[in-house]
Amino acid sequence: MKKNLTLTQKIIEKHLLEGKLVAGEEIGIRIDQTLTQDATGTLAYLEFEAMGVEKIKTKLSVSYIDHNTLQTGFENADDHKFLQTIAQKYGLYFSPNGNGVCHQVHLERFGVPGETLIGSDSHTPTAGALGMLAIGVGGLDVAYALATGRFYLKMPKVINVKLSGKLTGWASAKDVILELLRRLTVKGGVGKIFEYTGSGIKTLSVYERATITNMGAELGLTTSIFPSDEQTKKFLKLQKREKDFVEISADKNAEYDETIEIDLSKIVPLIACPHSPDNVKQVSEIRDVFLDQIVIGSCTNSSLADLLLVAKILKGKKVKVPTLISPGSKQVLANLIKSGAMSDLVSSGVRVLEPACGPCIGMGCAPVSGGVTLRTFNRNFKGRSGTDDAEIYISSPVVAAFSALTGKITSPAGKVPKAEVPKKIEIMNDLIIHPNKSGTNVPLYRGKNIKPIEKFPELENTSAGEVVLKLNDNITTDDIIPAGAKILPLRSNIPAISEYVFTKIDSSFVARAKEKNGGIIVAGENYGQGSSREHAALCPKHLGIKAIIAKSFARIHKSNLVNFGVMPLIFANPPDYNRIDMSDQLEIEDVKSLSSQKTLTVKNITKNFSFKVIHDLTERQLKILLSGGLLNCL
Ligand code: MIC
Ligand code: SF4
Repeated sequence: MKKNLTLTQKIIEKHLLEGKLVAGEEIGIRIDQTLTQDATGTLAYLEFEAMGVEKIKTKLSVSYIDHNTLQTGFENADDHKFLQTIAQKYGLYFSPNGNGVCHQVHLERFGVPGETLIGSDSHTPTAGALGMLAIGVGGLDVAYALATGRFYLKMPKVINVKLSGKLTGWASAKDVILELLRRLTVKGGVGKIFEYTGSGIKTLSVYERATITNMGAELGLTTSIFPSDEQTKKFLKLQKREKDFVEISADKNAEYDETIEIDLSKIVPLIACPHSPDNVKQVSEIRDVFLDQIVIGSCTNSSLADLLLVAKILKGKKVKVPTLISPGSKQVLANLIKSGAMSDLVSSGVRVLEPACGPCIGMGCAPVSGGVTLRTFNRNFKGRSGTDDAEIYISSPVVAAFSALTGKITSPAGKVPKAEVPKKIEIMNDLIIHPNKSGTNVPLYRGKNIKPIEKFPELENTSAGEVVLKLNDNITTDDIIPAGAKILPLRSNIPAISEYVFTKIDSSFVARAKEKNGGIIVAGENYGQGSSREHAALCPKHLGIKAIIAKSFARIHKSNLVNFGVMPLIFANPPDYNRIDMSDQLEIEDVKSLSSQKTLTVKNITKNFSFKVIHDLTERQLKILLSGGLLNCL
């Protein structure tokens, strides 16, 4: 047995089904747990059904309702009932509306150190705080794992993020991850796993670790992981799940691909300014930014520890700006009530929302036109709040609480109060519906918002089309399929939601794509960053988009494009991007040769020149792509 393994390698070795642990090579691993949420779940389970498998192959799978909780019409109420019957039929746990945000509840009730988890939500790595290998993926990958127990990925580089010292004053875990975003940007983590080590980790609770692993998604990381140690044991004991504790960490002489050092004692309160999580500044540099709204919550910062501290800061004082709080789970809410902290919050003037994603995904509480909102969330992409011209700042709950008391972005000051999580808390399990191990023969409820999944043909050998959109760097999946209370209810209805593709960027896109019978999209770096929503691949496919030619792609989105038979092609020579314009007629030749060749030629018929594109897909992915998608391939 080798004695120099990283924690990531240890977990992967234990779950390895195919391939070698060499960075960049494809591996197949056994998946212990899966999670879905309702905005991606309906599609994922329709895909699972299409695979025709009777029983799920994972140890534990959970279907959460947390995104489309407002049920503004029958659509999502119907989706939720569908999801509940699916869980009953196939033997999944079901966490209903109001029980909390999937990542928070998973941490509290289900995560197990050393196990593997994939989830159809990009913030699934939150469970890395417990020493799980937890990866965000598209719904089709979850469906495949449910059907086979397997998941494929390219072995990422493992980076040692060595923490020393300890956080002081008002600095918090959020500032650690904001510091990493400041240094590395939103594409700095693509193809990498961050493994946290060093003497500083023992000073961080699981709650703090979870904020860091959660927002690793904004770096584009495959995932982030902390070892399972005394802090993990303490957390699991508090959750009355001590039996799930396993100690697991990297070997002493573990070899990493790179090391990043962070001295926690040097971290200061930071803030991400509009409109990207890597646009980070020190809070003390921000002057006179008056706020229209503050929201404290989301899967990044809505834990009991976070909200107890906010309550301590607000106790006996009054907020000067509308301030909303959304606890991460019903359990957090129950314990805020039990400890008296909820009464302090309510007396200070905050509005209390249900435990759910809520405003984080634009499900209500949109700010005023041109307004400025400070949120403790993880993403501040333009328009994500539901108001296109609002400005979103992102900070820790502490900065949000101090700012609530002044009405403008404010540096925390004064003595840090003690706000410890009690030794005993109320455990909330009763809302979760447990599965009947052998499944139940319940009829599936299919509401009329749920449309059957579409079948696509194999790819043709020549793919011709017009450039129907030319985009810049860092296009998010929110740009492709916007968030918000108007569009989210349509997630189970692909023809209907496809009417909104790119509407925030170019309102004529859908009509043009339809008129041109699809076409090709040209983009810059890191295309498809952000969420795992497979709609961002499936809806363009529905409109006939054949290929995206970009300088580079975000990980989850690239897999989603492959899973739905859209070619993710990369400029061999990035400056060729500048030679292509909207409406150019392109022809991609010899598509079938993709299986044996890395390079394809694209003819620009309009401008009469050719350029080369490459791909970085594995043989397995190419087979899927050329078949027209994963469902065809199976
Ligand atoms: C998000 O935070 O963007 C979401 C909404 O949770 C998405 C999932 C989705 O679009 O349904 C994610 O992070 O994957
Ligand atoms: Fe929900 Fe926001 Fe977390 Fe996405 S980032 S899972 S919308 S709370």
